[in-house]
Amino acid sequence: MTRFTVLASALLLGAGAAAADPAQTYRSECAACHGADRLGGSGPALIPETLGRMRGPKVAEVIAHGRAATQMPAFDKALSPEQIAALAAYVKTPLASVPAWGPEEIAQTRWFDPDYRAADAPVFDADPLNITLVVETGDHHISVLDGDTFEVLDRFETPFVVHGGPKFSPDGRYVFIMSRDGWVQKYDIWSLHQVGRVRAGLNSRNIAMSADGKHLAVANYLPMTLSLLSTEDLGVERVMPVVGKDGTPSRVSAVYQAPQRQSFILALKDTPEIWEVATDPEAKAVYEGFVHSREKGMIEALPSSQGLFARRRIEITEPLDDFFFTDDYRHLIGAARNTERGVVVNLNVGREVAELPLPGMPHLGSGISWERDGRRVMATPHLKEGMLSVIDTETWQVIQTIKTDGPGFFLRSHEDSPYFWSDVFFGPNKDVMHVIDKQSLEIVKTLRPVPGATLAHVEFTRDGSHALVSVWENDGAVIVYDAATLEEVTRLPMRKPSGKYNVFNKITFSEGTSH
Ligand code: DHE
Repeated sequence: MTRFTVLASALLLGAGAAAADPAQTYRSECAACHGADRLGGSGPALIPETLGRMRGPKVAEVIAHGRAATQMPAFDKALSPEQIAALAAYVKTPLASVPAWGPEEIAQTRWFDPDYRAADAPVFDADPLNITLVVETGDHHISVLDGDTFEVLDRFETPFVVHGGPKFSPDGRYVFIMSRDGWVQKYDIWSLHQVGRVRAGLNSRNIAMSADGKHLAVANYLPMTLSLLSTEDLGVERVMPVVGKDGTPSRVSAVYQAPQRQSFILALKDTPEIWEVATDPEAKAVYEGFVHSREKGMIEALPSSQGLFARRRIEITEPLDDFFFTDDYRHLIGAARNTERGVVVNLNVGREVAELPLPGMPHLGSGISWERDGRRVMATPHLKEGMLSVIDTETWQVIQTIKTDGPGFFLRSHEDSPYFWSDVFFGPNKDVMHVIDKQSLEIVKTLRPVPGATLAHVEFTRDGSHALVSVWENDGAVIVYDAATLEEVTRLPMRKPSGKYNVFNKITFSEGTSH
């Protein structure tokens, strides 16, 4: 905001224009940064789809007092409380119409950092596969940590409000990061430099990379599409409208990579279908197989949809989201919202094969699996109940529930650790982290390093020797623990650190981490 607009607003205020038209206030005070269409510019989009997920202070509070460590100024001197309230309500009303956001619009947003030069080898001495990224949501940055010394090698700005896990190229050199505003950022870890950005959606959920590292899929709520990008140059390969068999357009809750299947799996929010999109150019043969199966009445395949990005619909009884996949990607468990049950879908035959009771909103996407008594088990937290469910992945029975100090968000382990770690994200005990024995399923230690602060999300180093925990506060930290003794080793100050992602654990699909 310029000095002139502050003055003009103050005069307007003095003239008793407290209840000025919020659209007019928006045009004069906000449009320069947030876009005349409210879809963002140097500031984020101001639409309910994004603001509804805003963490921390309420919208009116941010307008009045600004946002620390960002370009957002305080407007409490320029606007009256009534004007601020009207403006907050205005930006929370849906747009009259969603603008077209197809291949051309996306391509026009492609931007490459003019200062970027690709290094021939890593510009640092650290093990490039033991790098851990820390997403700092407090001021929209990512810290690049040396996983052996815990030194911060770089700290770079991300698009506004990153959500979901960044995705690494199969060799671990590049990483792709997505914001809820639909921006995808490419960063070169070897060069410690941003490569470029593209806006693949207007309101997006997450991204997934194909097993060969060539394609990036972006799951969108707004518009209801899947955007497919080339990882090489962020070019648009395809924008796939997502419409159910009965013609119902659907938001995409999330997209996942299924490496053994060479495909993306899509969770659809508004239609009872799961989609599988081939990332194998030879998918024709695979899909002919499905046609053959269809003759036996088992699944539906689209013979016209073959080759790269061939699409297959799997019809289910009601929309499922938040998927957990078995290690071979033959089965997934999805949560059926409002019914307190989990549904197991066999992706090979394309139908529901089991269901199990999962009350309290399971957060299956955070699930992890391991061997116990010669059986493969998985565990999931519940967002609304202080418990973890441990499930046998052959019989699909809940074999145990573990009572915790409150509902948690994330679970994490490592194949070389006897423990898994579970946060308590909600309620009076949000400052604790349980460490649980993978065999006895007993809580062996409850950590509370910063009383009163939210403690959440764990990532292990490459060898599993250390566990990194976020103190999820503006003046927060990443606390590094010895994963065997469970003693604190060091504490790194960070701005509201959320997820942490180790290159090696991610590219090797470590069994204790999210994929
Ligand atoms: Fe997430 C991952 C969905 C709210 C932080 N979250 C994911 C993924 C999905 C998902 C589908 C897996 C995508 C991936 O990594 O590729 N999250 C949802 C929701 O549906 C939910 C409940 C509501 C929403 O509207 O989004 C939700 N998520 C949150 C939060 O409130 C969190 C705690 C803070 C925030 O950033 O909004 C949050 N979600 C995260 C993080 C991951 C994530 C840090 C990556 C975890 C990982 O280890 O991979």
